[in-house]
Amino acid sequence: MIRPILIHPDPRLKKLCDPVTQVTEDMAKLARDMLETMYDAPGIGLAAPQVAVTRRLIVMDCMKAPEAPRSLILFNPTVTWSSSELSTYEEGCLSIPEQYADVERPNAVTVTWMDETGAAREETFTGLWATCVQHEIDHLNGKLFIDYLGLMKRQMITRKMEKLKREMARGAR
Ligand code: K2U
Ligand code: ZN
Repeated sequence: MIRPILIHPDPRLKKLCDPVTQVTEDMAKLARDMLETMYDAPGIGLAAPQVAVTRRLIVMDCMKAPEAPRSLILFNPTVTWSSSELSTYEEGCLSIPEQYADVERPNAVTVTWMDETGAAREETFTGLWATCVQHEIDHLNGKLFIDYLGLMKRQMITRKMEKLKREMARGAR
């Protein structure tokens, strides 16, 4: 089921999310709904707090090749190593629509997680996928890409989102 994506500012997007101790049927259904919601957006990643569930779950589609999509479900993802080399990517966010800004992050990270079968996994992500997995793990810690920007730019984007939410509330968009 496609779930509504929360728009910044929203207190649920700023919360420290709780670990997932067991992959219950509810958690597996949430992960499937998040993948469906991500593809529909479209996006290449999505974190549970963005669909108002403050648990440590993210989904990504590495899209190694369009004809072979590879959707990943990561419970309790944790960065165990990050490269000293950094790369800058113009990031966006499904919770901050139509706003983009350059964010610098390590260009490779090793991540451990529990997958949908409950198995422990580890992978080193590079390039756009390293950017994406770091962006999603930030969401689990209540951090948004605009938190890396200066105060003025962050405030300007937040004001734009408040205006957008007022218009949406009036059904104007
Ligand atoms: O967390 C989200 O809002 C999902 C983002 C993930 C993302 C942000 C910045 C850089 C990489 C991933 C959305 O997927 S943004 C849409 C998108 C689509 C293709 C490439 C990059 C971003
Ligand atoms: Zn985001």
